[in-house]
Amino acid sequence: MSKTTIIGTSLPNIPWQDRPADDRTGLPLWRYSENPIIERNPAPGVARIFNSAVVPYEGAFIGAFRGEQTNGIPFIYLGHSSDGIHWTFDPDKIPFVDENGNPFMPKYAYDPRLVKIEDTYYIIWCQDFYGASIGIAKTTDFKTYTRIENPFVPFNRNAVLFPRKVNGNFMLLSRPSDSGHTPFGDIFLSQSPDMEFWGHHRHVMSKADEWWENVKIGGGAAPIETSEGWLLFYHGVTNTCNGFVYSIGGAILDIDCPSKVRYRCSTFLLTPQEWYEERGFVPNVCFPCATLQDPDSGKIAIYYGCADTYVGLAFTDVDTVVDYIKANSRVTQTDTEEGRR
Ligand code: BMA
Repeated sequence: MSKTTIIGTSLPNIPWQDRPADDRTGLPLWRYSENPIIERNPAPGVARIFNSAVVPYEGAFIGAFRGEQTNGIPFIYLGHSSDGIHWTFDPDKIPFVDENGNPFMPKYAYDPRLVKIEDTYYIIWCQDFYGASIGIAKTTDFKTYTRIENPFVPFNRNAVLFPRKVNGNFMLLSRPSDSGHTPFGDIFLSQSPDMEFWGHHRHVMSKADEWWENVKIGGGAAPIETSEGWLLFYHGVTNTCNGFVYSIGGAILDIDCPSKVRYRCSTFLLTPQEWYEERGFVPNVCFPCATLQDPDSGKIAIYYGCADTYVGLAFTDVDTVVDYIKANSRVTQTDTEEGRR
């Protein structure tokens, strides 16, 4: 039994591999030996799949995948897997409908997160709304996907929903940005009673002094509920003479007031070092978008986009990662305060 408890539903068939004996990183995450799990040209007309999200579904797994079409436009595709590792994709993009049941397709859609809240699955992504902004849709059967009003005005990216309401409200992390390759950005929290009207915005945490997250940060996977608080895997970005580098960071947010950061790891948990992370359409990107976790064993599997080209899988367990985050935590005033000014 783990020291820190994951709160949620058992997942005995979680994809898993033990840490390799020759892992010399000293970090709490380790990679699946057969990464990347999704190769180039994975579906007709789709050149690359990356930055994607999965959930357990009917004893197997289902996911919302960013499919970069060969014409360069990203859309969201549904994927199916019996083991969380080998995936097949529907040939057509997810056919959203509007509130009246009429077809709705944004001009583009990327970086989906997929989160189950109560009996509904929500897909939340980045789309054009006179500029990059957030789109949301819901489904209960993975057949009909009904869009919900856009939560925010542009520009915004990296929207992540919490897996349950907190104090009666849905909770959403996002990263206000600009119209391009944003050179700044902090994580904010917004709240909604109905998934349509969002307010009571709070600042969660800023980019940090640490070199690997000193340009911008953004939410990654839906936070995992634990006995220590909400375990958040996010991305941190630095700049080099050769462009941005995206690493995976970790923080633990207060369970009842998630805009307060309890612990924030001063070091990255994973940074590009393998060929599929360093080489691709955009080199040096590790971009977490989803986790699977098993409360009984404490095992956690993390799905992350690699170099805007592939999907990779990394593993940890709740004690290893929580202990590491706590042992290396450095929080600032803007992290720990409620974030309301
Ligand atoms: C961000 C997003 C991500 C992408 C990353 C690196 O701005 O667009 O989709 O993985 O850049 O290119």
